[in-house]
Amino acid sequence: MNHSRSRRSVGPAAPRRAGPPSIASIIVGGPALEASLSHPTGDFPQARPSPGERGYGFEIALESTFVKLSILIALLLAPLTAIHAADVPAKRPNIIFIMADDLGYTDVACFGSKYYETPNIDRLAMQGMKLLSHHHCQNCTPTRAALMSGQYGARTGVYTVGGTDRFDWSKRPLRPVDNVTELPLNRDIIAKQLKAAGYATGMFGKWHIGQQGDYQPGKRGFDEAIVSMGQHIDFATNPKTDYPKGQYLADFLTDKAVDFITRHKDKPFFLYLPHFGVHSPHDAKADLIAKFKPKPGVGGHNNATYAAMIASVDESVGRVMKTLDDLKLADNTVLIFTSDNGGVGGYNRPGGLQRDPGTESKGKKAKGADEDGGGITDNAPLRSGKGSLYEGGTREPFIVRWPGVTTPGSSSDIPTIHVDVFPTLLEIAAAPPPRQTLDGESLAKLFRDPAAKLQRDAIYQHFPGYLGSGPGLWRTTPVSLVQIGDWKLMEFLEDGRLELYNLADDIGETKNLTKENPAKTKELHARLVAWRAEVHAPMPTKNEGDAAKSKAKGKGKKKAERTAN
Ligand SMILES: [Ca+2]
Repeated sequence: MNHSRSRRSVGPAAPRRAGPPSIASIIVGGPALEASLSHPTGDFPQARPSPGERGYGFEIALESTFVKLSILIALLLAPLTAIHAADVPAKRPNIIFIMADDLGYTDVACFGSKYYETPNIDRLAMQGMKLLSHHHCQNCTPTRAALMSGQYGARTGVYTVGGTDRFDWSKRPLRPVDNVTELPLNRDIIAKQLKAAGYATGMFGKWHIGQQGDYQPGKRGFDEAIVSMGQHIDFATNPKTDYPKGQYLADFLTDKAVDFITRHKDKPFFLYLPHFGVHSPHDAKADLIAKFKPKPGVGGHNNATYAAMIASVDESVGRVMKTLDDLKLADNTVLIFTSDNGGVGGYNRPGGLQRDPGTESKGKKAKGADEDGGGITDNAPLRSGKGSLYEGGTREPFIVRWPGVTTPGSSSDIPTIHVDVFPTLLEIAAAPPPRQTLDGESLAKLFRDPAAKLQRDAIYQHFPGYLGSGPGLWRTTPVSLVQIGDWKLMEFLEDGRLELYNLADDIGETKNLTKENPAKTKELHARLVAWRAEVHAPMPTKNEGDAAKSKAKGKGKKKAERTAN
């Protein structure tokens, strides 16, 4: 790939402009005209459209001299504007969205780790753009629901994993809102819209927003889908798929991704590759574990098996990049890498977990409490980790490489969030909008110009439930938040207490500024209240002692806390 060329300010959604094909080239016909139509800027030589994408039918017609003359006559008679290249649809880029599972903000080298090794992801960042303040939900299912639907969980009802009774909230002041565990079928997912725009669509990996019937990815807009999660070795797939005994899941999914890219190299495709790595159970390939064993850890990054899991995800990214290079597709492919929620860790630092009232003053742990929350990594300098609405739980690495559009090595710290992905991909593909309201804004303009401003100024989260971490300890209690620029306000719904942080000065959320800055507190709280009203965010209600009678829409699985979200 050539990354030295200057950045252009337009992408396929705003077709590249070029001069009209010369009459001479039309008379010469054949390759000259095809070249002028297919490669208006002359720098995407591999971007050879398949016949169905050309839209004008010139190339087929040019096989006949008679037709060449007919075209010439037609062109001479037609208004000149009819042949202006601005009307020629640019070749739509392929889109690949790779997502790791539970990979923390600093779990890749280009976002800060000094222990884990991610040479391919780092190279992708060098060739593309990093979003430094990108957010997803605090755990798996709601992030995927928001990515696929373009809607906040407050609208879809999907705000966490599993049912309301997954954690024992019977001693807490509030009764959580029932969680929806399958993305409602009256939402069009992004794959359906891209398919409608002519994209081949495939997904391989963890779906997690409905495993049965019409909720499966193959029924919602993916031409092909293989779902797997739960184990990294000896894993099951849906549909059942043969694979070499002992194969590692990340490698299997990458095989499928490479095969999909290869089979669809001649038409636009959308590949969604949501890895199960680096989610627990923490299993990795022996050779990679051995590689990291002797390496000294740095800070909270010190587990060789976890490092090996990250290395496998990185290898996957590398194989996808190599496939694009080999097939000469890289320059016409938007490649995104991210994770679904924060890393599991950071709970043993101050503010990492919330305690039941009273347990802290007694100075003793409840039986079975795990002060480390099962941590295996650390999101430092961010506060807390997966399951929390502090930054450690929701801020993710996000890298996009869009050759010719993103400036190599660039970054943006504008707050962005999961619901922005849907409109972004719609714009990139010039695909039709879905039936539902979209909550986010396309980030394409940010990709073109990191100094660009988005129209909206605020992002939101709403979590009307509980996420436990053992008796007396909570990764989060019910909370809503708004972030505008560097300012983040959290409202804890049990008692209405507010926390205000300036993330530019205090990325670790250590200093609550509500007393220092009551005006900013009031301003952001008003915005949060207004947004909740706008999206009809369901609020938890007073706990009337009816925990045993609660009607969870999904199955409560207390034991699944550490392994299934
Ligand atoms: Ca996850």
